[in-house]
Amino acid sequence: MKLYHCPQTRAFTALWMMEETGEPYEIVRVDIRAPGHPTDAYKMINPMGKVAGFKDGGFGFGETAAILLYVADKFPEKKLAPRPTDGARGRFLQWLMFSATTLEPAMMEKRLGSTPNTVSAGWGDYDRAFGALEAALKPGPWLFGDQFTAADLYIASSLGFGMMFGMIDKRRAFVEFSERASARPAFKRAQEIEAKEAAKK
Ligand SMILES: N[C@@H](CCC(=O)N[C@@H](CS)C(=O)NCC(=O)O)C(=O)O
Repeated sequence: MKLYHCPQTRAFTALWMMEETGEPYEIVRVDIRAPGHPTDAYKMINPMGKVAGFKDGGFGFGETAAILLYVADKFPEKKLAPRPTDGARGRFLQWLMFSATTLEPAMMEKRLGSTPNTVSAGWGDYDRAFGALEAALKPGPWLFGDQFTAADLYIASSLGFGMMFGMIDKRRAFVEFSERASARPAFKRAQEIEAKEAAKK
């Protein structure tokens, strides 16, 4: 498995996921800040030219949610996703996609200071999106009780990023969830790898 990565980007989420599996993988550097990025060669991996990208034999692909789901399904014994026959699968997919479909545009709304029509905007609006998430996180410790999944990982990563850059308000449920997730050994390993990758620049 190859993870196309650039330090200090959203590719950290996929890096953390790889560390949760404990399986071997190779990090391939994509310098998104270099002139000439994205190269035609990299667009063969991710047509958007963005990181993260991923390759495991067949076609390369991008999008964090797709990478997380692919990896979770490849290693079912790691229990990072309910199986397709599990009744929790649909709800899991909903939360797995929630960062890309809802939290990211809601964060951007806050940053740009725009106020969308909540009925017509796909993400509703900031208050609605983060209100729904806050309610879902409250029972805890994870979205599916004691079972940590790739959906928790992606949500925690988005919360950490958004709170760090002031695009998400630091509600208690978000801070506690984020702290719980970043106490995981795999998160700490990913942070160490991230720091080493950043030092190579
Ligand atoms: N929806 C994408 C977003 C990825 C993304 O925006 N990555 C940024 C870095 S944080 C990037 O690669 N930017 C470089 C570019 O746009 O060329 C995902 O979650 O995978």
